[in-house]
Amino acid sequence: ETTATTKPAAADSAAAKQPLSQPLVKDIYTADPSAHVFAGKIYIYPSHDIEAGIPENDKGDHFAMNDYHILSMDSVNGPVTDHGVGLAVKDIPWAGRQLWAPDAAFKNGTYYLYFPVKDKQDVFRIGVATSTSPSGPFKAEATPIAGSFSIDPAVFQDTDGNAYMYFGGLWGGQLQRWQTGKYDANAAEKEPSTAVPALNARVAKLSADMKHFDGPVQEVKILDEAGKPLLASDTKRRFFEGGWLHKYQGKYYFSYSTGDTHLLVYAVGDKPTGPFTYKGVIMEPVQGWTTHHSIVEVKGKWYIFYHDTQLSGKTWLRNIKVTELKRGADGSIETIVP
Ligand code: FUB
Repeated sequence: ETTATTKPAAADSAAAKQPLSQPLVKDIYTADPSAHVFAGKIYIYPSHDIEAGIPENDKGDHFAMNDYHILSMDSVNGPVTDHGVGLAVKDIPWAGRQLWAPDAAFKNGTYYLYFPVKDKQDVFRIGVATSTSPSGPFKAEATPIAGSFSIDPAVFQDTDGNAYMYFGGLWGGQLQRWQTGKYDANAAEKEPSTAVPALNARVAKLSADMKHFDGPVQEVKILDEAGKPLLASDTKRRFFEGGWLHKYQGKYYFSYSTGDTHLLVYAVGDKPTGPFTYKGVIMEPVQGWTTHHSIVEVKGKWYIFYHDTQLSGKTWLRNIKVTELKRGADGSIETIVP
C-alpha cells in the first residue's frame, strides 16, 4: 500500500485559472471512479489506465487495461491510500482483454466487485468477484453473469433491500450490437444517428446472492419533457455510457455520459427501473474525450467523482478527481464547469 496526499482546490485569487479539482493520485493513471462509503471510509473502484502502445480508435482498443487498484480515503480531502492490485485479467478464468469501468457493492459481510471485460471471443461481458475486504483482493466467479453484456456496470442498492445493475455503453462498449437481444458481430461500430429512438442503457434486478440477474434485462427509458423517448440524433441528451443511479429525497436520479458530446447529464424517475425524465447537465466537458462519474453522499454532503486528462494530456491516460455536487431546493443539480 502507498499513501499520497490530496491537494485541496486552490482557495486564492488564482483559483479561477486553476482546474476545479486536482488529481487524487499521481503515481498511476486512474479513470471511471465508482465511489462508495463502506464501514465509514470512502472506497474508490477506478479503472487503471496504462500505456499499451495501441493506436487510438473509436472501438477504444487503446484502453487496454489489465488490472484494478482499489483506493480509499478517510475524508474527501484526506490522503489517498492505494491498496494495490485488487483483481487482474490473468485471474479471471473467462477473460480475454480490456478491464474497463468497475463498480462495487456490500451485502451481508461480503464485498462484490462488478467488472466488464472482453471474453475470449472479444465480446464484452460483466463479471463479479468477491472479497471479505472492501480493498480486496477479489476472487472472480468462473463465468460472467448470465445474460450480461456490454460495459460500465453500476450497482444501486435501494432502501428496501433490492439491488439493481445498470449497464451499457455505445461504440467500443458494443451496446449497438445487441439490438436484437443477441450479439451481432456484423452490426455497425456506431449507433444509428437519425431521428429514431436512442439506444438505451440496460437495468436488471440482482438476485439475493448479488451474483446473478433476477428477472429480465430491461431498457432504461429516458424521456423528454413531453414524455417522448429521446432520439438517437439528440446527441447532447441521449445515453452513451457510464450510467449511475442515486436516490435523493425519494426520487431516483439516473446520470450518464453523452460520449461524443462529452457531457454528464441526468434524468429523474419515481422507480429504480424508470422511466426517467431528462433534466439537465451535471458537468460540462472536461479535458479529454471521456469523463465517467459516480455520485455519493459522504457525511451529509454529496460529491461527484470523475476523471479528466490533466496529468497526461492523453485520452487513454486519465486521472480521477472529486468535487462537491450542489443542488437547488427542488433537488435539481447545479451544472459544474470543470
Ligand atoms: O475506461 C474505459 C471506458 O472509457 C469506460 O468503460 C467508459 O465509461 C469510458 O470512461
